[in-house]
Amino acid sequence: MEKKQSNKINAGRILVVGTQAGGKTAIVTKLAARTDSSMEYYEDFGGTIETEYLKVSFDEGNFYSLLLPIGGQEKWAKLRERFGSTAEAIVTILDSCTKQFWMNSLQQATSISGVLPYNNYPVSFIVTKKDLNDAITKEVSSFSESIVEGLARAKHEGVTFYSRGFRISQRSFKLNETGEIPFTQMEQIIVNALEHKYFTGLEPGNARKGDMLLQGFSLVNCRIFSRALTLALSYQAEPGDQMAILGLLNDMRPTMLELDTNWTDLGRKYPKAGSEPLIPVNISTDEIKNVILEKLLANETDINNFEKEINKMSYLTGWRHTGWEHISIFEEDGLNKASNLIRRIMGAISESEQADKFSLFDPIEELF
Ligand SMILES: Nc1nc2c(ncn2[C@@H]2O[C@H](COP(=O)(O)OP(=O)(O)OP(=O)(O)O)[C@@H](O)[C@H]2O)c(=O)[nH]1
Ligand SMILES: [Mg+2]
Repeated sequence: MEKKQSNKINAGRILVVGTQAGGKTAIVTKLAARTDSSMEYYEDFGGTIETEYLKVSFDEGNFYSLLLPIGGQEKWAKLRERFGSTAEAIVTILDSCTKQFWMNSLQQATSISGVLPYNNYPVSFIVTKKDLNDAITKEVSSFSESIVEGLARAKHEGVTFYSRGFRISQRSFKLNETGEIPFTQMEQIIVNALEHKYFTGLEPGNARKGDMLLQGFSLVNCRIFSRALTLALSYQAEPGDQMAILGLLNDMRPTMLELDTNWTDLGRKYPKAGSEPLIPVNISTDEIKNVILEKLLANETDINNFEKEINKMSYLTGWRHTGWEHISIFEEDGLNKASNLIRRIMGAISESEQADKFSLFDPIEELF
């Protein structure tokens, strides 16, 4: 029997950018899995190496687009720009539980702008982890109390952690008596405190093992959240450049100590980041609580302000903003919203215009 000619349309090669562990791979894999049951998202401390190519179908499979979640770590910056010149649209992922990293996600998108071959280029953003944003809001007092308890334990007993090289090795450190904790140590203290409270049956180095006691708070989420919180609680003796600090922190998924690295070594790659931030040892539960609510968890106003920034910079970037969604990948409704947004982007792709555009500017620097 003659095979029926396929009339599937490939409409769109869409780059998905944003900081490490914001949820790029998870959302695209979940969308791809709707029509390809062999696809499944796995938790991993590694994060995406380079990029993935994932096919997402629409309109009963007659229409599809290729989504490329590019590894969010800073080490893939060059790759991002190279892919930028062949992409037809960008989706920027923003983690709704770590809003002070948004600037870094935006920087990834604007770093591609200079090589975009189109005017009226469709750009959208998806704010992820809505479920976790709600869960942490409800649980914020327990989060803060657990961290203060973790700090007290660290003072009395020292801190134990597992560094992951070829082998997983147990290591430990004691706090010094200065009344201030260096960033690297505080990051580990917060991770340990939240793991102690919100997980059981952990296996060092394995992101898939153990039971999550707070729905949606994965071991990876625990690390990214702890890093963002540590940054928000800290101050620097010699203040560093904000973008350089964000770049430095966006170079690894596990904690710095778990990766056997430190601020000084990473600082060589990011000299403008300045000295290692410090956190006062006697921080209170109320301070932690306020910082989580005000500096980490995004609300509607934050999203609206971000949208304004995108619109404001469009005359520099040549972007055409095609909408946003705030979703959870664990809810059918969230996946539907993301899918509809991508379908809309595909419509906008057909309206963008080819342009000879080779400019070397940094829209973020020009605006701020
Ligand atoms: N609670 C919750 N967690 C999410 C959601 N989306 C993603 N995550 C979690 O976020 C973590 C990172 O997700 P990934 O998709 O691997 O992140 P990524 O952006 O691809 O990260 P890189 O590949 O390192 O750039 C994982 O633990 C996911 O389970 C969400 O909607 N809700
Ligand atoms: Mg990924």
